[in-house]
Amino acid sequence: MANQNLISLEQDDRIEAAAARLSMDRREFLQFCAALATTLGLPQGADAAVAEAVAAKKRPSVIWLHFQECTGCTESILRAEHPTLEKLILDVISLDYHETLFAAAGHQVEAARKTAMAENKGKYILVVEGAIPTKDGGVYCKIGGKTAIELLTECAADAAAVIAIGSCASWGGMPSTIPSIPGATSSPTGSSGVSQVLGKPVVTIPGCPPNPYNFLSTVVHFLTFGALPAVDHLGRPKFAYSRLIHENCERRAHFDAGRFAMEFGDEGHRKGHCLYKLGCKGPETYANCSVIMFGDAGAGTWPVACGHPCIGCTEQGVGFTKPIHTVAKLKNIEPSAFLPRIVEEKGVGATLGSAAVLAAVAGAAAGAGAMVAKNLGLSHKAEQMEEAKKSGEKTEV
Ligand code: FSX
Ligand code: SF4
Ligand code: F3S
Repeated sequence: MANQNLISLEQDDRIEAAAARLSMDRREFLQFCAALATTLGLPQGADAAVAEAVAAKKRPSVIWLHFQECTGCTESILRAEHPTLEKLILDVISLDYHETLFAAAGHQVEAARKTAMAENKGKYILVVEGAIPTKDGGVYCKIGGKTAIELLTECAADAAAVIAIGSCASWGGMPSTIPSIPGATSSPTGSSGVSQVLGKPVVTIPGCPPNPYNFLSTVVHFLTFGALPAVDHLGRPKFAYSRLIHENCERRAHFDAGRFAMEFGDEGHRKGHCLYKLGCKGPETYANCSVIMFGDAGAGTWPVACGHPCIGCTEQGVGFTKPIHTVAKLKNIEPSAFLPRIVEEKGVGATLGSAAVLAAVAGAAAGAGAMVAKNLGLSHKAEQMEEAKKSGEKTEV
């Protein structure tokens, strides 16, 4: 059924202006907002609220801190294949402090941070990228004469919300790896996540690097409702981290049929068989990479599609902890409702599971926002199908 709220918004000049800012036409802009709303699991009609919030241009001030990391989180947002994604992100936030992107340096930058914090006291979003070294008083990471611990504590005090972006900030990630030397019980610098240092839960968007769609969707939720999305026990937004990679992996049919790549470059690997025996951690990793793909370059842009096992980069205790080629623990062996099986079930499989049909439907948008809308749309379709599967209902695509 057509969404009357969204249709009436089509006449709104603010929509025209927002679409122009993002090099989209009205229809693309509204499709994009609808896709964002469904990705976030919002009820029908919420797409109009999302569109109004994005168009209103009430951009929240964002203070972005960098600690122990490779800057891959920032890179993943800025180095999108299409110009649209980073444009969208930079349009919905006011990035008032970011050490990597600032042209200025030294005292000037410190002053900018303090000004942004004072002017937006209690309202700004603090985004933290990188782990925080806690050993020896935190001396292993200092910025402007302050340790990462001091800077984080100071900036978090007056923030409306704190988002830990990337696995490093979420729990310590790669820098927190314990070296395999006798007697080692922690990483050399005692790298920790944001919530461990602050002693309170924060929203985490793990991944090394994290998927920029998940950051964008989280910010848009904040923009629309003035609150961050629902999270799981690790602070991860449920809309993005409630399913295992393995549940919706394009190679899942091969897993179910027992067809595996046994070594890189063998026949199974060349034919796109399951990477489980090469150490794929999809069966114990919660993330939406297999559904929304990575970045905005479209099909085939996530580790497994490229032929490499998932290393579990979003999952504490898996990524950077379990050896890459150790086989994963199977947490859920339910077959996917989203992708085709080797033997299709009558009346369900071919239509329900056809990734090609799915992609064609979800990719109905055209132009600048198409890839973003398509990927977000795919995410929603997967959710719908999982729900339909659970309730035993047949779903038409
Ligand atoms: Fe790098 Fe970010 Fe990995 Fe860490 O992403 S991509 S090491 S999660 O903090 O910069
Ligand atoms: Fe996909 Fe990995 Fe699961 Fe195989 S083990 S189906 S490659 S997620
Ligand atoms: Fe990371 Fe695995 Fe996704 S390695 S990017 S969680 S496929």
